[in-house]
Amino acid sequence: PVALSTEDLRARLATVLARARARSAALTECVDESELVAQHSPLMSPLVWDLAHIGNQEELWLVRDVGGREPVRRDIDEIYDAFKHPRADRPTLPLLNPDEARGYVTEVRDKVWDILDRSPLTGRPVERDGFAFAMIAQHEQQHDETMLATHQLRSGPAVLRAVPAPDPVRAVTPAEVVIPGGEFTMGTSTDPWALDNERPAHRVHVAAFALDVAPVTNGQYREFIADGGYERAELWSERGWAHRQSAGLTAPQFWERDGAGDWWRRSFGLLAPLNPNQPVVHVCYFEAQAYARWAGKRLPTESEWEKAARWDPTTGRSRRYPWGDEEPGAEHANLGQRHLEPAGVGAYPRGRSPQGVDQLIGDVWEWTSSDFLPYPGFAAFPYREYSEVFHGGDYKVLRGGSFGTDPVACRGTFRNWDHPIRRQIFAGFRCARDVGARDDRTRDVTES
Ligand code: AVJ
Ligand code: FE
Repeated sequence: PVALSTEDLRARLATVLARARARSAALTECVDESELVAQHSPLMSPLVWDLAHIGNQEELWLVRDVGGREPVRRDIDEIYDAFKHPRADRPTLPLLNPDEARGYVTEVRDKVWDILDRSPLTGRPVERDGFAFAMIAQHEQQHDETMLATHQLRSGPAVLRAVPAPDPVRAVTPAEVVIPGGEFTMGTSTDPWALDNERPAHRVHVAAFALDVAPVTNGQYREFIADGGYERAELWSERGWAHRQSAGLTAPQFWERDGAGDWWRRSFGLLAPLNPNQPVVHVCYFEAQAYARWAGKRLPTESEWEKAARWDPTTGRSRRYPWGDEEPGAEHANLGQRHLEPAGVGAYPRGRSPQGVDQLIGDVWEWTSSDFLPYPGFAAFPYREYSEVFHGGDYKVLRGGSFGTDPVACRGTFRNWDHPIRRQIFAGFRCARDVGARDDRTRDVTES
């Protein structure tokens, strides 16, 4: 969205808002009323809470703030304030029923179309480059991904459909590449729709390291299990082992083993044999950490991940995506719920980074070893509750987006975070490894 005319920008904002709404509708039309108000897991809100919360955020930012209009439903602000009620308590709130929620989001959106038509898309920081409209489209898509996770947790017959993810077209060899040491630009000060925690751009020195060219697959993870990975305390961090014990972890969430010892995976109401080529998904940070130790590796830091995803060795510039600055297309990455599963590793050669790292964007969120902290020069914008209140909490950063992440809410700078015990998100990981200065020199010589 750089250097668009105001009318092109307006059209693009309309496109991303409409796409988000079509997805919210699809995720809430395929189940009956009782399933919309039910709690499918104490970790999740009822779907009908997410839907009205989407409308309430849109009302707060676009109708009241940008539009300067009278409230549509000031009386429901409290119910849909995520900080007032934990997810587990939301089913007991006097929520709008499904018809009321649909009516509410439609009423808000109708006003927003008018406000979008009239906004100069410049001037106040929240309106500049259509930031508030883009923020609201990203917010809706983030809740759509959360609703997709709720669908994965619900029991009962499958209701969502999608074509299978593409098959691998190349072998992922070598297994890892060395990213040379040196500075790169992390974060952004120029991407108009980047959220506050992605800002500002700043220089970071990253020592040379090796990074796996692909996320860890189900097949590889199955080896870790077969080798006693869940029984060997020495592979786990102290906190990780305590959690493994108390939660009784023995395999990724949604894996099931049959009498013959073969693994199956339950996905959106369907049970299928485990696909060994697909990235493992629904593992917590502690499982990722234990696997990495078992493999003689470690998780990448957030800055390592971003350097691998953005740094262009030819120009020294940081780009928007591993493949360049071009918006993600179906050929680049598995995003946007086009498929209901991660693609096998090697399925997206067009999405590869200059250094040959595959599938950094899409498929599965990737756990990093970094805590969620502000960048130097961070300023909360436009509200403290998006990022700032989570800084320094018990959160690990995840990068890259999943098959359930819309392109508008995914880029090389995008930062997600969650508690290290969480598994209901579409999270996997890839491994990294330290390399000595010698590896770095060797690489320079072979390249010249
Ligand atoms: C950035 C995905 C952690 O879902 O809790 C939604 C996004 N913030 N509504 C979340 C968000 C406010 C957030 N994550
Ligand atoms: Fe929200």
